[in-house]
Amino acid sequence: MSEYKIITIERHIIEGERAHPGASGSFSGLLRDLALAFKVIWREVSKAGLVDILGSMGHENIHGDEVKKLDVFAHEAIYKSMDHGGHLCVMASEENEDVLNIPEHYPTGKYVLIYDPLDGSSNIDANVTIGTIFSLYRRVTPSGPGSLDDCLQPGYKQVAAGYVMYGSSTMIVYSTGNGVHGFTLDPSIGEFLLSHENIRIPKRGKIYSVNEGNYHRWTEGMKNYIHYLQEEDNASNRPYSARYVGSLVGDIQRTLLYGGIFMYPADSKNPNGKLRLMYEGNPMAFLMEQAGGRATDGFKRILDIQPRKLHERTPLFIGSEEDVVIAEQFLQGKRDH
Ligand code: P6P
Repeated sequence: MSEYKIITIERHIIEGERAHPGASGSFSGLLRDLALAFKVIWREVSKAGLVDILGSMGHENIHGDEVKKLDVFAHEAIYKSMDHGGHLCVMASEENEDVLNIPEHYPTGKYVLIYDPLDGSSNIDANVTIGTIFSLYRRVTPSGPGSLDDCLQPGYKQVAAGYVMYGSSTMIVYSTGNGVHGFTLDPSIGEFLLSHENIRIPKRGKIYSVNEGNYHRWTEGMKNYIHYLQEEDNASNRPYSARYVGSLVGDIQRTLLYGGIFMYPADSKNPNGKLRLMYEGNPMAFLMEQAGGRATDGFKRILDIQPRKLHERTPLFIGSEEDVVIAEQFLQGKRDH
């Protein structure tokens, strides 16, 4: 009998849950429902170029960004897949100003889901990699309908986090606190199959990823760090290569697999950077630390930030531990070369 094993995400979740004595099975049911929602979104994203689903709906989302039809579809697909399973007490989405309550006629559960339904959606029409990002917490309120208090938890309280990358292949990369694992969708059978077990990020890389169009808005420390990366020094693999997709899921996937650093710093126009803490910074930081990497705002560990608002922004420096530590030294003025 061959050693080849077909491990679906459902099997991996259930086997992982068996490792948690006393697990209720609710968690594996929750992740299974999420995986179904991701297949529904994949189906629409993969045919977006074929049907008239591209183009804007002619209105903006709460952040003033133009809303693409796929954004709304993905937001609703996740909400409708997750609102009735009895696993969640409340949800929150990038597409909605306020928390999303569970309909009264459905049971509530002990988890909280916070998600960015389709991150990088400005790239949809260019067929550039886009993704869904999700974050799961245990509720902190005792029972019944959940609330904003259940959502505004620091990232170290996450029980799971991950992203779906809709690219040349469609992958789920997630962690429940026991390493980071990747599952690639086999469209012929409609299953996500284990393809990247226990992903570990190199301790140092040689790629940096940042939107250098913002250079003149950066602090001196940030500018000095980029100059450092661009200098010739064979001993430290410099100059680094510059890579920037402009879609967080694509940039994080490359950083996770190849090493290096992704940055979205604060600048004179965006004093807290552009990325959102609850559904971009925290889930990516959880994954990166689980893979042996590091994630800070340049001064503080992302996962230790106590959120005050659902859609608050944070600067983000994330990737190989040694690269992020060096970036922090420049940002904190401890070195200038
Ligand atoms: P910029 C996409 O809009 C997004 O939220 C992230 O996916 C991405 O990392 C970032 O913004 C890109 O921002 O300013 O470089 O276009």
